[in-house]
Amino acid sequence: PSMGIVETRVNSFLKEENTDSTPVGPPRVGIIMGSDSDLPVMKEAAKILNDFDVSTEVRIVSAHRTPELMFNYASSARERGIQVIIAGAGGAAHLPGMVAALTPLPVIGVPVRASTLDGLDSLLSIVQMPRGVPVATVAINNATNAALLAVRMLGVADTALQARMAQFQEDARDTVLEKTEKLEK
Ligand code: RP5
Repeated sequence: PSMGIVETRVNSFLKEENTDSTPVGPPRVGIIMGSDSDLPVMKEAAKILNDFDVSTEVRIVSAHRTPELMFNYASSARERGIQVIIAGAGGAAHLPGMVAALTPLPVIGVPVRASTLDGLDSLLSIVQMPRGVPVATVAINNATNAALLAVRMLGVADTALQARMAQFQEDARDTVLEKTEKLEK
């Protein structure tokens, strides 16, 4: 029941931020995080995936505070149709690695800057995985890149989505070129 309350908070938080229409269909990307204090960082991933019309589910799943939930979430994700998991955590950030141990799905870890160590602790906790259990780790607080990497992963088997990624890259290039042009004037 307490998870229900947290989920409601997560969903209303995302709704406030997201004015665009929500993608339809069952979730393809699971966005999970160790605490609702990670939400300000992790909501960026939800926004990007929303922009690409990729449906997501957002959950608070803590490796330390809700280990059974983490086990159930990770071990059932594949059969529920999830294709990529983005997991954010700070401090002793065990969530992405433990989830990667429990699922064959690709897991992208987001080190959240959450402690006096400025996120270096989170980064090292997530990136220093043992051989055999990979977690694709992005930069500290860079949930945007986690979402873009998830789009690229899905794009391997989804040519329409891959084309949208190529367009996104072209747009990014054009933006830089326009700025350069302005500087030259
Ligand atoms: C981690 O500890 C969470 O991922 C969060 O980044 C950090 C602090 O959590 P709270 O104490 O704010 O809940 O488990």
